[in-house]
Amino acid sequence: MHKRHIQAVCVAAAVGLCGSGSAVGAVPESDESIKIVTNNWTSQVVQSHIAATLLQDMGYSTEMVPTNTELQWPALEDGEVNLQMEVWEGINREQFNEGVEAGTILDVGQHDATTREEWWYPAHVEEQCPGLPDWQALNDCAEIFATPETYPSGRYLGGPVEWNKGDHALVEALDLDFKVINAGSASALWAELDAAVRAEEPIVMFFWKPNWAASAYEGSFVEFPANEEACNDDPEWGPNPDVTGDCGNPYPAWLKKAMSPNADEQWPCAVELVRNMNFSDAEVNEMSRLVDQEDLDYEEAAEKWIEDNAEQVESWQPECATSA
Ligand code: TMO
Repeated sequence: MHKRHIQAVCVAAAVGLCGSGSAVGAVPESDESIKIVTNNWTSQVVQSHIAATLLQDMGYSTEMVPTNTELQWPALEDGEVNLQMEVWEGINREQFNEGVEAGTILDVGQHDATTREEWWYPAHVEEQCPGLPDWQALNDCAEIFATPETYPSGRYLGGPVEWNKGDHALVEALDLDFKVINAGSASALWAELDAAVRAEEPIVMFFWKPNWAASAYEGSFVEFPANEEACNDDPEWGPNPDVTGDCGNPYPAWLKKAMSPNADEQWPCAVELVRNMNFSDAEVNEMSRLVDQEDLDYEEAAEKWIEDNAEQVESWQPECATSA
């Protein structure tokens, strides 16, 4: 148990008097543990461990629950899980907005970080496929991206299938001469990127920011038609008059936090802390770098991040967490 940040855990709990003079419930308001969703990319897991540590410091118990960007929604609604620290607009815009509207999730705020998830290539590919970053250049040089399993079409190296990026639909909608091959994990993506960069081989792959790799490798996102509302609503819009979705991922896109709908009744003070938690682009980069480049494990990275950012962490502490 960590008790570094909150020295004065409410000692008045026994008489029901906590907070600055006013009678508020003791923290933790419930012994039930707060179940924190983990997904399979680094910054999300480190953020989850940072949240876990700060919540434990307040007296809550927490549990990590690995799940994915689809299954987490019904699980949040049912209260089987309670907190998701990193909801990416590029994956979950609809589920998030619909959940807030329907009251099946609690919107606990947006990070300062702005995000992008898209097809991407390292800098050396620019010369190999002139016309990039415009998406229309892709078909002119599809064959240089081919692998034995995709030849003569190009290979687009996607992220894990469960990230649900809709790449097959995009290939169809824009009539791209590419086959989508999904990497099994984020680290498989990084390994392929590193090998391609060393050998100066053509590669076009999934990439996202903020992320340590954006500082480690120079490169550019492919520029697809912009993700305007009409692209998703109106088939007429965009290069393909027959379908919606003939555009890239949303950009610049948001990063938000979600909790289970009754979290503010079960653990109101925890909800306040989570509302206050807010990471910038640079901070998300750094927490992923600590694991993927410095080889810390997730818990160590969370610890280090908290130590290195003590003032900011202090500023997140809600009044309900400290005794008078
Ligand atoms: C946030 N993600 C790694 C799925 O792009």
